[in-house]
Amino acid sequence: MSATEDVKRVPTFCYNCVSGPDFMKVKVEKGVVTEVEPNFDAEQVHPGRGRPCVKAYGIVQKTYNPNRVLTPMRRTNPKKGRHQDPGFTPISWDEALDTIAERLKGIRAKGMIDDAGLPRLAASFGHGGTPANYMGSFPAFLAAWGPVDYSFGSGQGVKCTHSEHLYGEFWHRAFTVAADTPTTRYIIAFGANVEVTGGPTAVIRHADARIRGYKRVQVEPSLTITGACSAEWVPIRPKTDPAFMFALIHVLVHEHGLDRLDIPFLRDRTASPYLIGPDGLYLRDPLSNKPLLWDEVTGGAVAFDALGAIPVVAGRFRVARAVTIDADSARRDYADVEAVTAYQALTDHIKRYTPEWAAEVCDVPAATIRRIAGEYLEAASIGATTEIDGVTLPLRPVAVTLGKSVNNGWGAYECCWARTVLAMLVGALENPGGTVGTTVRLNRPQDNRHLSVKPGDDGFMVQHFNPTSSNSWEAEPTTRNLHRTLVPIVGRNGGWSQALGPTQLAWMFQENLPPDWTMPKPTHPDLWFVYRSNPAISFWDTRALAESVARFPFMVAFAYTVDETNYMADLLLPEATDLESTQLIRMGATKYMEHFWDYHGVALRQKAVEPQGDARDFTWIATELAKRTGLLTGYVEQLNRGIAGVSPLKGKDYDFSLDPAQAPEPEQIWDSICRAATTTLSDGKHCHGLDWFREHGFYAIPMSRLQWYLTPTMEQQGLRYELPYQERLLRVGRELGNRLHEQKMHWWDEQLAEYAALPDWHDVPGRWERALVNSGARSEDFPFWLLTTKSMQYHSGGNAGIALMDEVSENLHGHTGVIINVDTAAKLGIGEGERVEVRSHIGATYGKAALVKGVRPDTLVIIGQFDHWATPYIKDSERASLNTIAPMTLELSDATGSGADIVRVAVRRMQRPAA
Ligand SMILES: Nc1nc2c(c(=O)[nH]1)N[C@H]1C(S)=C(S)[C@@H](COP(=O)(O)OP(=O)(O)OC[C@H]3O[C@@H](n4cnc5c(=O)[nH]c(N)nc54)[C@H](O)[C@@H]3O)O[C@H]1N2
Ligand SMILES: Nc1nc2c(c(=O)[nH]1)N[C@H]1C(S)=C(S)[C@@H](COP(=O)(O)OP(=O)(O)OC[C@H]3O[C@@H](n4cnc5c(=O)[nH]c(N)nc54)[C@H](O)[C@@H]3O)O[C@H]1N2
Ligand code: SF4
Ligand SMILES: [Mo]
Repeated sequence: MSATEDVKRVPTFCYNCVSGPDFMKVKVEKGVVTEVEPNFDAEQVHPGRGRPCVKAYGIVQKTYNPNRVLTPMRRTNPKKGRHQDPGFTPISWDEALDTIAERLKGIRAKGMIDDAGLPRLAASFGHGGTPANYMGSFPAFLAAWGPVDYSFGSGQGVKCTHSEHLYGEFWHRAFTVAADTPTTRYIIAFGANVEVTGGPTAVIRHADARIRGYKRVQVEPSLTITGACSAEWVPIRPKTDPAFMFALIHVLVHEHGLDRLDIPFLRDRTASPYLIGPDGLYLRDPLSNKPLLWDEVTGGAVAFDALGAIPVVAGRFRVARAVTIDADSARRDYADVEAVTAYQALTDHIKRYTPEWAAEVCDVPAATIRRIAGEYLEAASIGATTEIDGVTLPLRPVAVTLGKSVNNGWGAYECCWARTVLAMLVGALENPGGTVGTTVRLNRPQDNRHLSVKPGDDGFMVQHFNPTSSNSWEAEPTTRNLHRTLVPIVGRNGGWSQALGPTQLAWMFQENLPPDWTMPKPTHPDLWFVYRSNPAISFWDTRALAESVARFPFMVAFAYTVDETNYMADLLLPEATDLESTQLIRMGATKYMEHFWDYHGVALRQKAVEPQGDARDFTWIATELAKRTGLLTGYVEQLNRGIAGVSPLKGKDYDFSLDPAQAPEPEQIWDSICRAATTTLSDGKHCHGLDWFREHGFYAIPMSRLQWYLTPTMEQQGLRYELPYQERLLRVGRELGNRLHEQKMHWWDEQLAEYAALPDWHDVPGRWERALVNSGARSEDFPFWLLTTKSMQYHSGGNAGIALMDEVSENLHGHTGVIINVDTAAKLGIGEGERVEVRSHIGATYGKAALVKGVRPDTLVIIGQFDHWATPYIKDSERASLNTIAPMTLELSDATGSGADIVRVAVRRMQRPAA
């Protein structure tokens, strides 16, 4: 064999964080992967121009990490806990799979649902759904299985863009929300750290935007890399963002006024003209129950869809006859009643939130807030248009973006609402240059959010809330995080809705129940699968969480190395990782973060090298589990339905379906999936099998940018965005309260207060201060805020054990330590690099001080999620973590069930380095 034949470059993708997939080629020399390179074949197709980020370069070390789990392992120590060596002993795949199959068959024999009404099987997958890009055909196994409880979350979900997911999808089918960076001119970013978290796509797009002359204002307590790349940094006081945004709205509606705003958009695409009665509900036509608006033509109130009506956006009117419909369908009749439009209600409500008021709350000068509002309005260029593929659309190049510590937990409803209202006021919602949603997860179909838009109640798009009516509310929870019982807006769409329930409650309620709990006591799952998730590091109060995991009766972890969660496992299964296994996924169209493309198609992750040790392809593992559990037929049927692929394997003019009577080989499965995908994507013009993809890597089809914007779809269907007034949420919240109170439960009452039609400012940061006082500590003992932020080098804790990432991050000041303002450090006698203790009322964490000017004096920051004690390599370097010392409590959970990464702390020097 010649030297050149010994070397090949294999196209594949990285999807280790949610900012993927990104393309790469790996260089394989004599069967060993030696380098990662961009895949320039994808330069045109991929918005990141074929490049992966720094994290992808760590995959070589990941593959050959000497600390990998390379054979199935069985626990030999029956005791579980942080201080109990699990005594993992190698076993054969046969023994491992048979052990699991026996357990699973036992579960089927007992019944899939236990006496508490909860699934006996639970599963947890971490980091924003990215494990799905690595778990091959396992989804087909789970679908064939039946009920699975996805309640036990990690740091993903409740502390990850949570409120944005729920409200974003409700208002504009926006599971994730982005600025239309390729055409925007002005962005106000509240803690959206996109230059770090958006992958190569965001880095390239924002660099291009800077060249084009756009302006980004970064509002954030610390100066992140994104802040440093912005035109302006506004160091806001933590958790006061709603006040800032309310003041922006105030300036727009009161100081500039309606005439300067996008009146046609407000009038025709939003509920701004809907009339509200004295009880705070929409006034409705007594016969049709349709919301009323004031018609300029006839000078009277008419149903919202009356033909020929010209709605009035602002004002007060008297309506001769109307009804309102409250929670539990309670009707009230009104005659000669005073009505205000929703827009009017908004302006009345926001009157008190002046920039001068917000300045005090946010610690930002009023003039700065006022100027930013003015710049935003100016840049919105109301009235301007642009042409996309022959269609003329409004051009509104301004956006407000929110990061994962702003769109999460208490205050996040206010922020998400205010952000969407700011877009609405200038017509920048789902129009070119403005604020766009990029994907749906709680609605279907997940690959096209436009198709999820259908007419629903009151002239809005259809919503699939969990029912709160007395006859259909779920009084006995069917999941351990109670997502259907407690969170109407999270919806009922399978695994995603479940996984986005209040997953901290699932953990907390395993240990303690609220005193007035009247529902069945939650049970442990009989078997828990975990893959690419490490809640014992990524969640809150992580030491206690690890002990909670230790009480689970049986845990099966797909394991790359030992970690803090799988330390409690009964079985470890080593799957073939990134470069060792095969999977075809959807790419492009519009997806998370800034992944809205000019193409859509499919991409192959392929086996570039043989798996290390006895690691096995996930698809092989899934097929074996199906076979040994007696579920083979159902599993293959799910594959044929397209559950693990891209499209059904059999359609009108094609048939690549697999024989349900036989266990298919992984290659056979992926070959069929490749063929079905290309046949359907090309309308039968192409049919490429696995071999073709191995050479080419991806299959792309151009897509119109019109797909990026939802407003034209809303217009075609004559629908309005459910803004600014949240009448539905108000009703739903009251109804939920009725149900809980009928059951004599009041432990969720604080959360119910969040169901407001127009959110008020309340002391959001004060909640964290109160939480510590309520637990018996003294507020003055914990004078600082501790925050976290992400790093380009790490995808959560997923690659913490890779030495190269550690080495690279050492080059960034503050990356591996505790970031402290220089003046604060001087007052406390803390020097650069000195070991510090950061203590909260629940514990302490330790690291090296990194002194900077770019952080508020009252705020500390610890990057990422570390403080490992089991994961090889990283456990030997002392790295602090917020998660060790942030509490997990009911009082810090908001109505959507989310919380935030923030805690009150004290900091002190531990020692001086030897002279
Ligand atoms: N302090 C702090 N905490 C945070 C965050 C933060 O910014 N700061 N971010 C939060 C957010 S937004 C999220 S989404 C969550 C994410 O937190 P999690 O959902 O827990 O996800 P990861 O940290 O990515 O999970 C990493 C685990 O996957 C394992 N793993 C990595 N590669 C492989 C592989 O190929 N095979 C197998 N079997 N296992 C593998 C790693 O060893 C590790 O144990 O964290 C949250 N927690
Ligand atoms: N490189 C990399 N990219 C990733 C990930 C990763 O782990 N690594 N994870 C992916 C995932 S799962 C997610 S959810 C996204 C998250 O993406 P981002 O939301 O961009 O994540 P963070 O870097 O945590 O940014 C949150 C910022 O909020 C700031 N902040 C904290 N509290 C406040 C506050 O009260 N007000 C304001 N204004 N700011 C505050 C923090 O300083 C922090 O910089 O990133 C995704 N992309
Ligand atoms: S941003 Fe980096 S880690 Fe995330 S998918 Fe892309 S290449 Fe992989
Ligand atoms: Mo996340």
